[in-house]
Amino acid sequence: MSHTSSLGINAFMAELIAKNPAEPEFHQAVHEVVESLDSFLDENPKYKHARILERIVEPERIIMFRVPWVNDKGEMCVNRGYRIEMNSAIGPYKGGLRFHPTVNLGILKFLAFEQVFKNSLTTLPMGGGKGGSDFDPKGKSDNEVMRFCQSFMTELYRHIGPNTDVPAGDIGVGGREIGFLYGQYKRIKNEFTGVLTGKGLNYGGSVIRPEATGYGTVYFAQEMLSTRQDSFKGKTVLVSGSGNVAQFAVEKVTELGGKVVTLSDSSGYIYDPEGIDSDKLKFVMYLKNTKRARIKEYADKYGVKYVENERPWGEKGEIALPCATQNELNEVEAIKLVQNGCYCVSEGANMPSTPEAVQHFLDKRILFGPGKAANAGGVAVSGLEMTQNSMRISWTREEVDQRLQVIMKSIHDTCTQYGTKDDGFINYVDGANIGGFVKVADSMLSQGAV
Ligand code: NDP
Ligand code: 2IT
Repeated sequence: MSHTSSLGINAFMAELIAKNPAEPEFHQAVHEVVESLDSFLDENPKYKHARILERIVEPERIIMFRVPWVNDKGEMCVNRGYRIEMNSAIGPYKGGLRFHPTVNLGILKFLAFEQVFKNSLTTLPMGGGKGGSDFDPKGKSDNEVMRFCQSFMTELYRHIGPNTDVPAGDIGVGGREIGFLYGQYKRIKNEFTGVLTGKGLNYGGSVIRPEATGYGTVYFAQEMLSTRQDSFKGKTVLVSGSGNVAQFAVEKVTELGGKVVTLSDSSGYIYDPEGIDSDKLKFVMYLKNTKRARIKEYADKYGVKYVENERPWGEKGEIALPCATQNELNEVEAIKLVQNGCYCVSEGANMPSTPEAVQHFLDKRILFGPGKAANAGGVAVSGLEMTQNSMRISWTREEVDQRLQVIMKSIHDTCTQYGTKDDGFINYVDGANIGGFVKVADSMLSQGAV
């Protein structure tokens, strides 16, 4: 990076931070992208003249609202709801809803920003958005979750629509929540449309959507491995998280002949040296999706190690799939992972590696697939769900899985096209950021002052 351009980045970031204070995750996500784009923008001045960067970091619209609801004790509760409509240059706003007590404006802006590039990479016509609430579903009854979802949608419905903005799930929002949200939208609008994705199969959902993010993350890793004539077969794999993404990553790794030895939640991690086979995975799914309990119960049931308040990155494995949350893998852990022989990291979560961890992976020239490329399979199959809803037909598992694999391969190709360095090393971070940017930026150029 030249001296002048690093001054340019610093000035740009200083203004962004001043204008968007107290949003460290948003600053982090933008900084990574502007670093990747730096020399590309110098070589392509049309984007600079049109102030694309200045526009792309500014959400088209932010909606914030009160969500009042009544708990099982009859007490009045109130949470804050959000929808960030980030960019609609290439399609309707598209992206998940997160329900978690840590949710705030900055976190949702980082997620919406990343979503714009991710959705562009999928090849499908989807803009970027994200939303959610600081509501904590943990320990709430089904009825409380339903009343919350109904109240949330009672405000959100007026801002979304199948051709406007199509939300889906994320942390704390799965099939149960999408069902409640969809039911309320339908009641208010008297319309049966594909306004949400991740719906149940009986009412417009797509096969493979629950599996798509985890499967896609593994398919992306498989593509990266194949550049070195390598595969999952016989590999030891570390997975973090134990929710939707982690569960189906474990399923696909096992199917491809790898052995997953860790899972985690916000309380700690389990280490099972024998591997989490399909029977044990069934138990994890029951534990997390039905009983909604802690991963520690896995260790109790199978008599394996449980480490409280720690993350799994100190264990040994050739491949790591972070599938929990942002900034869950720091520099110290990245160093430890590589020292222990890890040479492939594919991010199922959004921005799970800190900037210092990413830099370490790049310095060590390992295979590193950033979230906006590696976890795009989820939103890609959401896009396929929208297509099926528009056509009023349902594709088979084989058809959707095949399309998902083609899309993940195409994302890998795009990263290779824009991220291959002079020495042949593929920097997937640069590749995903530049590759995701071009289609959105060119569309903004075509559309004028938007
Ligand atoms: P789930 O709610 O199903 O699972 C989340 C998992 O991550 C749980 O195990 C949870 O543990 C853990 N977790 C959440 N927050 C924290 C935290 N602060 N510290 C430690 N662990 C935490 O969510 P998903 O599996 O859907 O999402 C996981 C990641 O994947 C997120 O980053 C999400 O943005 C990303 N993603 C999801 C997609 C999807 O289609 N669902 C698509 C693309 C990306 P606990 O139970 O203790 O909270
Ligand atoms: O981060 C993500 O890509 C998601 N949570 C999925 C979004 C979607 O619209 O399916």
